[in-house]
Amino acid sequence: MAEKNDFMKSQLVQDFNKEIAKYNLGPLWEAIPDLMHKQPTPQAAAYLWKWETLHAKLMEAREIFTPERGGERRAIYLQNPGLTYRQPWGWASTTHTLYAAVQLILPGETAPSHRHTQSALRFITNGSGAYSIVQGERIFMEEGDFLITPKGLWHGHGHTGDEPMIWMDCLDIPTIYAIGGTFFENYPEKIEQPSLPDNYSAQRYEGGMVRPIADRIPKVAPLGSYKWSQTLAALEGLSRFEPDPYDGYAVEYINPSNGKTANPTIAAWMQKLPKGFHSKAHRHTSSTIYQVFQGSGYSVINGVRFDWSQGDYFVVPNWAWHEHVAAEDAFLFSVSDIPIMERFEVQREEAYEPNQGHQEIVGEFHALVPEKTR
Ligand code: GTQ
Ligand code: FE2
Repeated sequence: MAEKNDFMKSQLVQDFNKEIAKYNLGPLWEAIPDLMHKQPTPQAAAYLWKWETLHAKLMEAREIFTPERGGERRAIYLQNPGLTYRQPWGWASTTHTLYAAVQLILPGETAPSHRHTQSALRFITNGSGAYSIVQGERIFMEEGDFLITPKGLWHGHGHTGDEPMIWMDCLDIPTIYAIGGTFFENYPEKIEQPSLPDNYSAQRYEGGMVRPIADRIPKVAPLGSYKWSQTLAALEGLSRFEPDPYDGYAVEYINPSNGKTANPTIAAWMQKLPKGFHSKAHRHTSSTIYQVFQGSGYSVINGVRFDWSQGDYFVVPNWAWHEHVAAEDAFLFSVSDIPIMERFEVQREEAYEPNQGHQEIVGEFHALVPEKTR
């Protein structure tokens, strides 16, 4: 072994490495340990953003960026501190595959219609009265609703209500960028006009788990919004029984016409962790972004404790050990790249075996909050 290492460091090898570099050639013998890890070594950090920070910055942005002044959408994205390469302002990656942001829209504002090859979803966290217009359907949004805009669909936002609204955006921006699939187009007019009844798709699915017979034929987005009342009802039914040891009571938003995830590339879940619930730890190749919709508790990610409460966002990078503890009844909305990992057939999961599935806590995460809110 020593002999082999000495040889690899020898002048002969070093000179050859340099020589071929001149011709834009590279030595696999140097690269292989970094290229082909024994297992994933995420660059993304486990991280948490407090609601007070997000809220404070959105309120500052409220004064500065308006759609009229070129703001288009008043969205602030969650920049993973481990993924800031490539561009001076960061890489807009919350995990290495997904982008998440908080978006604020005020009464009377219009976010122009456009379409792009990235798939998008929204989870409504604060307020009501605004709508997304997706392919001619105005979808009015209320807290806890989940909306989808799969790739290629026209969408814009407007606000006919009377209170500020904030929601979570998630798109597969880093993935589509990485594979060279980025296309973007503005709608010819400022905002698309309705061509369908308001809340058309949600009305077609008012009953929940039955589909209009026309939807036996797979469609891209037969249901545009998933109402909180229905999601909550599903979780209440589920939570009369035994929880999943890793995820508590969790449901996945699906496309009712094909049974797959509601967005083709992004999985979205809502989970309820009852007060006192302590999940077992596991890890998977998919990465996850959580939004704490209600309640409080903490998660242990690779041994570090992340305390969370309503409105916070946190990231579990790919292949990171994680477990959740609910201090009170908690509802966690989450998005993940499971469909991407499954598409490439690299989705794997592993249980944490030591200590009955619970990690030893070796540190505590301290979230950054602005001075004046401290
Ligand atoms: O609302 O259409 O946060 O296109 C990022 C890109 C939101 C949107 C984002 C987008 C949108
Ligand atoms: Fe968009």
